[in-house]
Amino acid sequence: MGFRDVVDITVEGGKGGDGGLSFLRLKYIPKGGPDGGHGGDGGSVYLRAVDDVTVLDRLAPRRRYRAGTGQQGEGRNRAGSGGADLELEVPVGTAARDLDSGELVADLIEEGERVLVARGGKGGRGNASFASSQRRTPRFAEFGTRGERRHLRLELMTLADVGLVGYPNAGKSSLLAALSNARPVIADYPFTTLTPNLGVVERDLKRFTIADIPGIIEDAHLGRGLGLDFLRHISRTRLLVYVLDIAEDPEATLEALRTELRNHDPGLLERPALLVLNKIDLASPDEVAAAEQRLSAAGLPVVSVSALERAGLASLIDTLFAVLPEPPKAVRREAAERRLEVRPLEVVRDASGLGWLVHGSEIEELVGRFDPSNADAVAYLQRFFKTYGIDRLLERAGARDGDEVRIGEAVFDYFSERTVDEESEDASEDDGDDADEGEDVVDDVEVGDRS
Ligand SMILES: Nc1nc2c(ncn2[C@@H]2O[C@H](COP(=O)(O)OP(=O)(O)OP(=O)(O)O)[C@@H](O)[C@H]2O)c(=O)[nH]1
Ligand SMILES: [Mg+2]
Repeated sequence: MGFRDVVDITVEGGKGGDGGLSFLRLKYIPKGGPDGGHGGDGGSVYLRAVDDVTVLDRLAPRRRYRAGTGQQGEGRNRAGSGGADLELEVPVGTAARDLDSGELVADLIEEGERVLVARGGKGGRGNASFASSQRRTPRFAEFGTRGERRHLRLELMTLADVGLVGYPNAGKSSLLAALSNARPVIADYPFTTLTPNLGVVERDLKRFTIADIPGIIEDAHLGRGLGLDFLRHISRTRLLVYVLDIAEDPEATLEALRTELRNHDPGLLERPALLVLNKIDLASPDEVAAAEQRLSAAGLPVVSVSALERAGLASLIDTLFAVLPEPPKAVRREAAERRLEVRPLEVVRDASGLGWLVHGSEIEELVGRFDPSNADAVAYLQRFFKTYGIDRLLERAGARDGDEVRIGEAVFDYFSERTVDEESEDASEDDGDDADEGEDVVDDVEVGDRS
């Protein structure tokens, strides 16, 4: 069974729940206080490393993985429940890269390791939070924010301890099947194996993983045959085993294989390696001895086997255990710091030349949390426009009363400072006037969604 070693997905934190908009209503108490609770935070998406290289296959390419949404806050100050986290299993040795920025987001090198890749949105505050002596019945609440969203490339950086390298038909899959628990397809034609198969070899509590790798041909490094994939797989193993068919000029084959590897990455030839002379059942003992003799000139251990007849396998396993280097001390590459894009505050004319655009990450984020068509919410925001100096910037830029001002997706009308103060006072004064007096409802009432 082959498997995927690169997969691109989208991960998205759950949206935070909106703050509750509710007033306590009791019999004979028409103007009960605001009691909308906070919205629950959205769930986050995590990657968790497991000891199974095939799990990347279970993540469908280009799919969107989204954590749970936070629930809306409710009356009686009940907070909405938080959205469920989502945990995606990836093999140990997986690196996650942000496809948009190219940054390394996570490098999972230990089993069980868990890394946050998309944070959930924050729950909005309920209307109870906005009550003050001037604003006793705030008829607005805060929206929950969106979760973080990222396009990720998950890439398995370590495939197996041992990689079987050879020409098509050399018997790599046969050898893998003879040595391990893997059951790859074996056939008498080249390019039977298109993606690596993986097996585990265990002995006396020690074990290593072994992969057959699709056949290599000349000019693989230029992309011929299954070229580049093959070379990428090889570079993700720690010990290279060249599998040579005794009947197919093993010395010349070895030379050709090493040339391809060198052309791709000269460092590959520095890796620990050994030679396996396969299909010795097809040759006489003298021929085998002579071939071993000639191959030993390469300076690498040579083991003769017949994968078909299961001959020489015990000594091959001995040699593999002896030659396989200790796993490198896991070196974690530092994942990039999260860069929060901060755009400074700025007031500019809009395209029409009649209205104004206010840019700035902080203010846009703040405004995005409220409903711009809700007069109470707008009255609440006015204060911040002053604190942030937006009023002054607009005034200096030459804004006139009634001009349209856009902040993010929201649109406001500009009024000079004095007018605004009067307006907001008006707004707070008539709060609560329309509470349904004398109604026989002895319960909370959720007021609409967010208006
Ligand atoms: N006589 C003999 N035949 C073998 C031996 N090992 C493998 N074969 C045969 O060689 C053919 C190719 O074997 P595979 O294991 O599929 O070869 P491969 O290297 O995985 O080939 P690709 O996946 O195409 O690259 C099959 O017909 C096997 O039965 C062996 O030791 N002796
Ligand atoms: Mg094969």
